[in-house]
Amino acid sequence: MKYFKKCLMLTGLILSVNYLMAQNPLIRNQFTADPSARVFNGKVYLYPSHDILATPGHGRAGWFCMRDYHVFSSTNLTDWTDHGVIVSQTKVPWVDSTTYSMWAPDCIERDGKYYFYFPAPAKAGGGRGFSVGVAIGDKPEGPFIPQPSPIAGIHGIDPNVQIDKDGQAYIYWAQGNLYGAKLRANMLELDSQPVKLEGFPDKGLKEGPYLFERKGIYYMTYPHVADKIERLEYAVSNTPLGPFKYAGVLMDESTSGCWTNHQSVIEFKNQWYLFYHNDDLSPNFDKNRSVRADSLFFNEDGTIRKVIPTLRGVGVTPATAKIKIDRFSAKSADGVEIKFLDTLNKFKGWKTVFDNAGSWVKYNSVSFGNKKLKQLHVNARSATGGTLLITAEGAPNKIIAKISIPKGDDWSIAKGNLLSIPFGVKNLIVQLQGDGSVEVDWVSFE
Ligand code: FUB
Repeated sequence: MKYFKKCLMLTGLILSVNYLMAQNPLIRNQFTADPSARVFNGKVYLYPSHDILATPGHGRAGWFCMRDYHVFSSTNLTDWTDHGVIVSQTKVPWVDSTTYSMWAPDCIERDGKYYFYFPAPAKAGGGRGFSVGVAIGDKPEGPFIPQPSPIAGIHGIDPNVQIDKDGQAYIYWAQGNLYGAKLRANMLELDSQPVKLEGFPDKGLKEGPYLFERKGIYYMTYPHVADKIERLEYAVSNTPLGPFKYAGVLMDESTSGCWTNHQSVIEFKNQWYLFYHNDDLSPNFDKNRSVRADSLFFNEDGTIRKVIPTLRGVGVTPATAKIKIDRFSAKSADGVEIKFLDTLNKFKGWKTVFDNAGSWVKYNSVSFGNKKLKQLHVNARSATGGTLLITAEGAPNKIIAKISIPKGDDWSIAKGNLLSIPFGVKNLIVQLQGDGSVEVDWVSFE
């Protein structure tokens, strides 16, 4: 992961912009959950919840704790810009700022304005449970101005808003089951009585509605506790408010045991993507989650192929980036382990540990462009000394470099000349030759 911070002086204000580069999870400078991805003006914008750890007097220990929202954007799904806080519980007039419950949001554009929807508990007198508010901006990254009151008639969480082809807007939300209503053109008031959406499994919590339309089919996606923890499912209809028909599982329950999941689906540059979350950066506490993305594919009949979560995620990685092969696309059955670089600061990311002769990882979609790269650099450490063989996948695979990692306790950058120079986009295979144990942080071409 590449992460650096740039401070800009703008009209006397210091505006802080973080540039992040990541595979899965996508965001590595904070916890993020419940991703609502949107395509605005040719860029992908990501509106997630912002999980933090509760501290005494600030949130409930052992539970979800969120005080604000950030927005992120990307032109290539690999490099993400953190635009900073857009809405905070202390800046919304109606929100009870002692609750730290700024749960799953959404954002949509209408007539050049951006409407950011978010659930939160209201101050005393505002009703029990969650209400849903709106903040309005002139740009997808804000600034957003919160409305003084939440939307009348909605009690629930996880708002999702869609505008149909005829211009009618709909809002969906959850309260154990899924609900929906028409929205007025001002995007701030209901234009119909809320209805409980029909056609979903009767048993088990359902939340996180996210609707999209493709070729006349309305796909309602949602997390559902069919057994013990949430999995992602979808149902279809030919109208935005249903009735829907259960259509299948989008993504199975996480193997990590993360209790929640939450999704959004977008088409970007002719490819469909599923955004979701897991507990990658906090494997022992699943209320501190991290967003991910993987490609999504439709069958000929319009049904969706189940998405298998990957670490590699999406996007093309430049060969000159620090390529984190721990976000692998495939690996040998034995001899490769992925571990945190620093267990005391998991935001530093992971390392790949090879300790069987012949063990390997494959990292897909590295762009070599048409520049004549000359060297491979590997940030590595080896208690035994060892040799890494780097090949480009093909028929047959082509050896790109062979690098000796010296014996030692410290991380250092080993360099080697390229034996062949790849062009275009290639899948990389990194393999331990012979015995030994080698830890790799990243590889990069120069
Ligand atoms: O992030 C808090 C809640 O967890 C969301 O609102 C739900 O969808 C679940 O992900």
